[in-house]
Amino acid sequence: MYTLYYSPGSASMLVHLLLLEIGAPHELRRVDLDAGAQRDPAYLRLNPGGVVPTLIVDGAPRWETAALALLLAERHPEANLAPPPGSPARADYLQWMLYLANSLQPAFRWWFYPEAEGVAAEAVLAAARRRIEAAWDRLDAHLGAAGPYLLGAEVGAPDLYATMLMRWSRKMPRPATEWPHLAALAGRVKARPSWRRLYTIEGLTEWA
Ligand SMILES: N[C@@H](CCC(=O)N[C@@H](CS)C(=O)NCC(=O)O)C(=O)O
Repeated sequence: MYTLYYSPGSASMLVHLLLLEIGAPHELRRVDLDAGAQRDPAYLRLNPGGVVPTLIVDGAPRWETAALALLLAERHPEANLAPPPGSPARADYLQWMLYLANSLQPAFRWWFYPEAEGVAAEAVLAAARRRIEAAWDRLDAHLGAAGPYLLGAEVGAPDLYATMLMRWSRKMPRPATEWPHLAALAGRVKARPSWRRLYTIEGLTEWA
């Protein structure tokens, strides 16, 4: 049994999606980010960064979205969300997971929390937008050449991750769906039962 500390539509969405895809028993605990519940001392003991997600795994609190995704895919190989270690596609899988985690997701933190960087918010927003759109260029080109999924013919954890990040761009000047191959990928992931169930459970409506 896993316990996921989450906030609707936030980075916890990837972990929630993976739990649903896997069919792993789990409990959800909502963290009210607007009320600052992520900074409660009790929550900080689970997640010292004061962010979601936190996943309780075998009784221990674990954090960092990408690490949790890698961990879940590894613990549940039968779900086929990641190529097995040693397989030719494994390197592609690790590359895309780490690219999304290192290059794209942090730029969204700049976009959503520009004042946190301590420099002019406009400069942070402009840099975030450049970084995010450059990532869409790269991902779209890859999907055009080797899609329809990031690892080729089969859906995997990187596609769920990329689609969560695409959703975050929905109110940006150029949302990810302006890139045709990314729009097609989003359509495929959004048609999955896990996506639809997550929307119902988390009470999401936008970008359904
Ligand atoms: N690197 C962390 C970042 C997580 C993160 O930025 N979570 C946001 C929601 S998407 C959050 O909890 N924000 C609340 C805050 O910063 O106060 C991860 O991937 O788990």
